[in-house]
Amino acid sequence: MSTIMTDGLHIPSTTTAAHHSSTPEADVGVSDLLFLEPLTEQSFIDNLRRRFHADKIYTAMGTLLLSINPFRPLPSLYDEQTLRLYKNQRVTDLPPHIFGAATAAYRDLIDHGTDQVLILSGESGAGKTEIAKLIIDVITSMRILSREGEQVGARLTLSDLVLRAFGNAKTASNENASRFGKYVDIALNSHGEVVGANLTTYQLDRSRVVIQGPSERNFHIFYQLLAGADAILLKSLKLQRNVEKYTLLRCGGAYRCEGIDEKREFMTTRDAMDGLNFSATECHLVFQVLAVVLKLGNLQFLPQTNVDGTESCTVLNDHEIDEVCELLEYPDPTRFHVVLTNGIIPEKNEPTENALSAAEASWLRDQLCKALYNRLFTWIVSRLNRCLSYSSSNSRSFLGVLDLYGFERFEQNGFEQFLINYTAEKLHVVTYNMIMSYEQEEYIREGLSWTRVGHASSPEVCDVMEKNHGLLFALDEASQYPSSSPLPEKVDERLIEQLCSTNLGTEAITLPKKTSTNNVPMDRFTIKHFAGDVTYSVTGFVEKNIDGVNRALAELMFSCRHALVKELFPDGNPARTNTKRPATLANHLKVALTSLISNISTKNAVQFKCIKPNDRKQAGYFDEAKIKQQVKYMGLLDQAEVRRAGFAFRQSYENFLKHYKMLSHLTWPTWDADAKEGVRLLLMSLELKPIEYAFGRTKIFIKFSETVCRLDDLRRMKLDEIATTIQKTFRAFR
Ligand code: AOV
Ligand code: MG
Repeated sequence: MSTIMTDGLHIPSTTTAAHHSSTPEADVGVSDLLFLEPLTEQSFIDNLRRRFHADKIYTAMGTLLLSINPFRPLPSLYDEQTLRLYKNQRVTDLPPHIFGAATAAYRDLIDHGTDQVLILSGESGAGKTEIAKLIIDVITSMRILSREGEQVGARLTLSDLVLRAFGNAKTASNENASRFGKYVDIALNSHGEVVGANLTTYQLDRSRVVIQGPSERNFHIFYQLLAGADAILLKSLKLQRNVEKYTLLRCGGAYRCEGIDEKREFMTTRDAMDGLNFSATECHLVFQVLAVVLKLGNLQFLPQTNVDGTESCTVLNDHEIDEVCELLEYPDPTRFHVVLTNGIIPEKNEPTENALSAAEASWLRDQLCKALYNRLFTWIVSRLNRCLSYSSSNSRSFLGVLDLYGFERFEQNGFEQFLINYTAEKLHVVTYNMIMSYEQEEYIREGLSWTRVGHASSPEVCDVMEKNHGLLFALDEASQYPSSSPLPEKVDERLIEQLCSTNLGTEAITLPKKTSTNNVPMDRFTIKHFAGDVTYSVTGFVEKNIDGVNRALAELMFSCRHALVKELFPDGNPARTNTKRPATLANHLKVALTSLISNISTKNAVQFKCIKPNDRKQAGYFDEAKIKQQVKYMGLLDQAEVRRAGFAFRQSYENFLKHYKMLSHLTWPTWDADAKEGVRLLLMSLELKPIEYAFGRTKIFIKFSETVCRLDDLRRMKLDEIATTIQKTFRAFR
C-alpha cells in the first residue's frame, strides 16, 4: 500500500473514514470502491458481482458513479419516495444512486456557482441513454417555482421521446441504440429553476436509412408509423401497413424489436409531438417526408443498353414516382423521372446524352433518401430547440448532459463504426485523462507531495487520425468528388493505397502490406482502440463520407410545393450559387468534437461509467470476462487509486474564504488579511481533522466530498439563521 505525503501530513492511501456510509454489508460488498480493501482487479470485480446479484446496480468510486445495466426494469429503485429521499437528505449518507449523483451535481452548481457537465461513457447497450434520461428527470424536478419551470421539464421529457423515435434503431448490440450523439445543456435561473435547454446532436448514422446490417433495423419511427397510423392517415400518405412492402425496412432482415409495441410507441411519439406544439400540419408534413423516403427506396431501375452501346435506365415501378410527386406537390412526374435517371435537370422532359446506368441511378436515389431523412432529423432538432429556448438574461448557470454513442465492434465494421469508435476514443482520452493526467498534474503543480499513479491515456489513435496528413485528412482528400455523380470504381482501395504510401501504419493502425509476391486484399485496416482492436472494411467509406447532395436533386426538392421539403433544401435554390467544397462527415465530426471538448473542459465534470454485464442482453447474468474487459479498458482500477489517494474538492483560497468565512467568528464578518491564513483559521475553528485537507500553493484541497457537504449544510443553516434574524428585525421595526 502506498502512502502519500500532503503538506507534511502522512495520509495512508486507504482512508477508512469511520463516518463514511460504505462499511461493507455482508453480501452486497462496499458501496464506494475507494473503501475496498484490498483494492485488486479481482476484489473490484467480486464486489461488483455481489452488488449486481443483490440488484445494487450503482456503486460509487468517490464522486464517480458506476452502473451495471440490469437488463430488466427495477421500478422500486426510481419511485417518487426514493427521489424525495435523495432530494432532501445529504447524498453522502445514502447508498450510491443516480438520483444522488444528479442531486450532488445540482447542489454543487447552486452552492458554488460552477457549471457542470455530466458525462456518460460505456459501450453500446451499457445503459447511457437510460441514465441520461433519469438525470434530466432529477434536474428538472429539483426546484419548480413556476409554471414555466414545470413546462420546461415536461418538454425535455417529450423531446427525448421524439429524438428516440427518429434517432434510435435496433442494432446487433442494442435494441434501442442511439444513432446520434447528444449533448443537452440545461439552463437554470438564479433561483436554481430550470428555464430552458439547448440540444446539440452529433452525426446521425444516416446510411442506416438505405442499408442496415444483419438483424438490424431502420430508425424506429418508420415501423411506428406503419403500425400506428390509422387507416385514414396511411391512405393519405399512400402507404401500406405491411413492413415487407418497403425495401428500406427489410434489408436488415429484422422487422420487430423484442417486447416493443410499435403501435403504442407511435401514439407516444405522436402525443409527444403534440405536447411540443407541433401543429397537425407540421406532423403531417413530417410523416409525408417519411412516406416519400419509403417510396423512393422502393424505386427499381431497369437497365437499358443504347444503340451506341452505352447504358441507361428507366424506372420499373413508375406509380411510386407518381405518388411521390403527389406527396411532394410536384406537378410533373415525367420530369421527376428524367432527373432521377439522368442526374441533371434537363432542358426538356427527355433523356440527356449522359443518362445514368441503373446502378448509378440507384446510387442517386439512395443519396436523396439519406439527405431527406438527415435533413428532417436536423429540422426536428432545431424545432425542439425552439420549443426549449430561454432568454439569456434569465439564465445564470448551465448543467450539461453528454450521451454519445458507445464503442461498437461487430463481425463486419464499416464507416458507421469508424465514426462511432472515433467519437468513443476521443471521449475516452478526455475522461480518462481528467483523472490520470490533469488531476495528478494539479497536485504536483500545487506543491502537494504526490507519487504518480498509473499513466495518462495515450492519445496515439486520435493523433494518427487527426494529425496533418493523417487518416481523416486522407479520407477527406479521397472524398473530394462532386456529389453530382457516382464515384469512380475502386475509390476506397485507392484510399488504402494512399494511406500505405504515407507510412501511416504504426502501432495504433495496421494497414495491409502488399508485396509483389502476396496478394493481400487492400480493403481493410485495423485500429487498436482503447477498448480493443477493430478491423474496418473500407468499402463504402468514401461514398458515405460525402455529405453533399446532387445539385439537380436539390433543385428538384426545392422546386416542390411541399413546404417542409422546400425548407430542407435551401441549397437547391437556383438563385444560390455554391462554390464550397462538399462537406465530409468525418471532418465535420472532428470539428464538432473539438468544440464539444473545449466546451466541457470549462465546466466541472462528473463522470458516469456504464457497464454492460453481458452481450446477450440477459438479466441476472454477470459475465465476468466481459466485465473485467470493461473495467480494464476504462482504466477504473488506476482511477480508483488516484481518487482514493487524492482529493474530492479544491478551490482557490480567496473563493473558499469568501464562500465559507461566515462559518467562523475568526473570519467573519471581516477578514482582509492573507486568504491562505484566513482558510487555516477557518478550518481550525471548524475542527476539521488534518486528514481531511491539504494546503496547496494557491488552493485548498479537501479530501472527502462528505466534508464539503457538511460545510455546505452548515452554511445553509447559517444563511437560514441570518434570514430569520433579518425578518425578526424587520418585523420589530414595523
Ligand atoms: P446505451 O445508450 O449505452 O447504448 P441504453 O441506455 O440504450 O444503452 O440501454 C440499452 C437497454 O438496456 C435499454 O433499452 C434497456 O432495455 C436496458 N437498460 C439500460 N439501463 C437500464 C436501467 N438502468 N434499468 C433497466 N434497464 C436498463 V448506444 O445508444 O447503443 O451506445 O449507441
Ligand atoms: Mg444510447
